[in-house]
Amino acid sequence: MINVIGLGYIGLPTALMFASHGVEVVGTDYNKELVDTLNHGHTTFEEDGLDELFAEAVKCGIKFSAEYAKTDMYIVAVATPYDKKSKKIDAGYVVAAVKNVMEVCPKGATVVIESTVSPGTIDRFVRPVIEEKGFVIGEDINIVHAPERIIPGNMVYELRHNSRTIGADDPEIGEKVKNCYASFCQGEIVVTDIRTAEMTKVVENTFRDINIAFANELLKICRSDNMDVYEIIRIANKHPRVNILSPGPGVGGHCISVDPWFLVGDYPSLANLIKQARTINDSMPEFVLNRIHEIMKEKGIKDVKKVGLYGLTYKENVDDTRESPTLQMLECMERHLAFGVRVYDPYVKKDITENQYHDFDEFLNDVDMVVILVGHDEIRNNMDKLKGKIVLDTRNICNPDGVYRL
Ligand code: SAJ
Repeated sequence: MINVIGLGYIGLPTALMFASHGVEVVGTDYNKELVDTLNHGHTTFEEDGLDELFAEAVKCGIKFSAEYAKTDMYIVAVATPYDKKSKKIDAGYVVAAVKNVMEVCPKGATVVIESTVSPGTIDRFVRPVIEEKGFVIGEDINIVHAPERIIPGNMVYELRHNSRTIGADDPEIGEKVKNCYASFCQGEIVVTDIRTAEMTKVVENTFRDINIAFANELLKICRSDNMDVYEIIRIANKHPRVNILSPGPGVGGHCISVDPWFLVGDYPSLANLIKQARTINDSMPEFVLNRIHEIMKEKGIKDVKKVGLYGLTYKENVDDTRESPTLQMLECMERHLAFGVRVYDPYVKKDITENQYHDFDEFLNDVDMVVILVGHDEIRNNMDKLKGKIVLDTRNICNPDGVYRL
């Protein structure tokens, strides 16, 4: 039996995947409301294929509880935020989960940490919790790090098909855990040590952050001298060894915009390029704001209430708003005391900001200018509705004629 701790964006699909492949699973979360929702037969976020996977897992007998189970394998998939000031990881949730596991687990149990952690976190924070309890690591308790790689929007497919990394002190334990994951994962599963697995995960997201920052810096250079960055990237990418990513309004989500800070926090004098990339990507929401002001001036729009922001999530076709560029922009606007902008996102049903609309047509009726911040399918399939509006397209999804771009 596996006890999956933390039923969020990673823990829930992982628990469902194990369960629907014949493994006995108890999913645990301290949030009782979330556990109740799952026990009443509802998933807690939108994701392609998640409801089907949920139904299958329920049929196979998955259980959800606020209590930890007594079993021989735990998978910890709780959040790992970072301290905004020190840029260091806040391992509090991981530590609390492992402490709770230590209260119930029998000797011989394996504790797998799936949460993304900065290199060295398991040595610094997790091992002491186990040792404090009087357990000898490697004899009484085994510890493994198995970071995930799935991308919101394509999680279910990627859980099955991505390659994975398993970091373990003891290669034999690594192989054992690898075999568990192989119950559903068809990708290659590489076994290595814990420190390497920790670092690899953070490096992957940092690689992407740096490459997005390069695209964003190019955009700024091109904007300053009236060159078409999208055309330049399109042509450059025809080179067999060039693959420039897409510039945009910034980097959101709980991974790429967070993990590089772990390296900056731990190696402040060495992580220079990484820090610069983070700074560039974090500057993009303000860059969009300046662009909005330029266009408002050019078009004679005086009232910010006539401006509508399309999209609140951090990327297209997901309902996740964590660290989203739009929210970063709204914060920035508040600092500039520019209140009143209208906002709409088809995926965000709850009111999370002021002047938020829940109907696309109503939103369009009330604004003269639409700033496309997220390229949801809804807007891609309804471009004709933007006729007559002033459009700033930050995602390069519109036909460029007659629209403004970043
Ligand atoms: N973005 C751009 N330009 C691009 C690509 C992305 O501006 O060319 C922006 C997106 O709009 C979004 C942000 O970057 O705001 C991140 O989106 P994403 O789709 O690139 O990645 P995430 O955060 O959804 O998922 C990432 C993935 N990591 C990598 O691609 C290296 C995923 O595989 C990881 O599992 C996930 O982080 C994680 O949990 O760490």
